[in-house]
Amino acid sequence: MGEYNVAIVGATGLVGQEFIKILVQRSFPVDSIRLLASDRSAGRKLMVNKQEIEVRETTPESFEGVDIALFSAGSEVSRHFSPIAARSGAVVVDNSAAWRMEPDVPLVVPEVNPEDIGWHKGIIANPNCSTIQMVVALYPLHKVNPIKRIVVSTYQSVSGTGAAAVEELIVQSKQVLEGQAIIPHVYPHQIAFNALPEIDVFLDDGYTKEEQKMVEETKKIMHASEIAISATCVRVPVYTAHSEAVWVEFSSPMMPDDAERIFAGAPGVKILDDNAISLYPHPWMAAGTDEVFVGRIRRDTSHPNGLVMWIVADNLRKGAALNAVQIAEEMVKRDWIKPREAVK
Ligand code: NAP
Ligand code: 12T
Repeated sequence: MGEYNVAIVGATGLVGQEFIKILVQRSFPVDSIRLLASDRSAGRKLMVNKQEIEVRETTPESFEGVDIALFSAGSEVSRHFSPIAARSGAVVVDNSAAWRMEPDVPLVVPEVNPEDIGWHKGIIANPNCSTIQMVVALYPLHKVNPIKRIVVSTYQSVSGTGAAAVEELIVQSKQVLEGQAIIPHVYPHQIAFNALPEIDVFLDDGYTKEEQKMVEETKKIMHASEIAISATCVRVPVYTAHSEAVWVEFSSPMMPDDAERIFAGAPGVKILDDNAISLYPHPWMAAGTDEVFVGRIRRDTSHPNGLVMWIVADNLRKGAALNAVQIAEEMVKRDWIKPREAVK
């Protein structure tokens, strides 16, 4: 195992900042780190492991000598720069929606389909935050008792949209409490003290793109195109961590006790479920953690093979940066990536 030249595209963003923290926290074998963003941030200095590193503008030359490029600067930047990075010899792990459904791009959650990393052609896609936490919890159950249908409602935090949305929630919350008028900028309506059933754009079939991503990405990651899935994605005034109420229909009955036994041995999953002491996961406790938390596990009274549960995870960590770093770790562990000559 060597040490790698790592580039972070979108280093000044919410996900980019988590990338930096997680690489340090998990002692990823970094030789050099290159912080990239737009020209607006060029020259800014960011701390990496107590060292100041200057942010540079992302250009086609940014990827020379880079082994691993972690992208989180939106789909447009990914569409333009990830092929350039891949041609320069870097393996790209991309957080945007740009490449996820391309047939020759693996879409990977290491707890579910790490072997798909093996057939990448330079770009590996990181799934949508809401999809990641759902498949980490459901895949171990699916392996034991194949899932036939999933109905999911999400309660998604504003940090999923980026730094500007977090700021909008703070400003609007103050304005509401002070009785001032509110003019929405990031979302179509006020988000403070509200709930909006619109995440990403609306599609012709009445669903949103976020809802479509949950359906299609889940099938691709779990290699289970036969599962019927329907989602409603809702934005709630929470800073960090997404929650999901999930109704699952299995091929045969799955008792809550059986599910708990499976979860107890499932990688990345932690059960928090004791109604007597109001123990269940919630966004405030999940923010800043790495696990996918599951609680409120109970039978679905509407179906003999049904189970209902509540799934919560930090959308910036397991939903974005952590999952991407785990993909990079998996490549290192399996010896699927070799460091090139150190280039500073
Ligand atoms: P953010 O806080 O708004 O940060 C956006 C980042 O992108 C900033 O670093 C920004 O740099 C950079 N950027 C913008 N335009 C650029 C350009 N032309 N060239 C290079 N860099 C550019 O957003 P975020 O929450 O970190 O999310 C960023 C992206 O990650 C999202 O758009 C999404 O695609 C993806 N994401 C994925 C998930 C997931 O579900 N896996 C979750 C959250 C986010 P400046 O500071 O210079 O503007
Ligand atoms: N619109 O990576 O607004 O596809 O919370 C992630 C988060 C898209 C994505 C959000 C989004 C993605 C959001």
